[in-house]
Amino acid sequence: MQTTCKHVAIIMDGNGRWAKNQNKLRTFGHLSGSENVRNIALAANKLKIQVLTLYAFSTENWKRPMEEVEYLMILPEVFFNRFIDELMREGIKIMAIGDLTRFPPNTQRVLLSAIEKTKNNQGLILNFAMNYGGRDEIIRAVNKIADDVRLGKVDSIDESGFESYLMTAGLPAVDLMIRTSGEQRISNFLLWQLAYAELVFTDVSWPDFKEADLIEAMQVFENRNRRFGGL
Ligand code: V0D
Repeated sequence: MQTTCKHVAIIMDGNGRWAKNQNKLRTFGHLSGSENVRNIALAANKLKIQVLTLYAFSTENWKRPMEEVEYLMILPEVFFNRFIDELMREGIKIMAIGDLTRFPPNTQRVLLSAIEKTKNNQGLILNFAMNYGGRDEIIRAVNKIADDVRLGKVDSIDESGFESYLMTAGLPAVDLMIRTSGEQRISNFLLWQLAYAELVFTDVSWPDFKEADLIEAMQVFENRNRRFGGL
């Protein structure tokens, strides 16, 4: 039986280092990285992946220098100004997980309008993890469950009940997690969701990560699944 990769998650690491290596500013690396988001989203859509979750901004990223954080905040707007027409044509649907409320109002508006505009699209779900932390997500779920217990809506929950309180509720399980640029850590990305995912670490930096690299990672997933899957 051929298992298919429905949900791919990527930690898009190495943008700053990629820029520094060519004596450019880190912000240039981020801009190149955002262009690559477009390329890989189009490739994933063509490959019939259902969900692509991209780690765009972690709860740790606020510790970066102020100028860099400010630059990152304008990237969603730059991205949509350039690519929203193309995303619409391709039927790509935008989603976001994480706490958007800490972003500048304009960044929130731009993102919410892209989510609204693409909500009926039937192709790839392009899910941005923004100001996202895996532990934060779990704690929020626990608090919502406590609220529902107090309201008498819940008395005990199982794994699938717990999952319905996560920000990824309703999405298929993560099959494959890729981290670019050499580090071999999860870094507080999808903690619960990665329980059974294949993990692929590559030395390629995010701006250089191409469709062929995505296909290669999917083949690693399919081979491991054939060997270790339930016979
Ligand atoms: C910087 C590499 C696209 C990672 C990719 C707010 C670091 C480029 C977006 C984006 C970032 C986010 C939401 C959205 C549309 C586009 C983005 C951030 C950083 C942080 F709806 N690239 N990108 N957002 N980088």
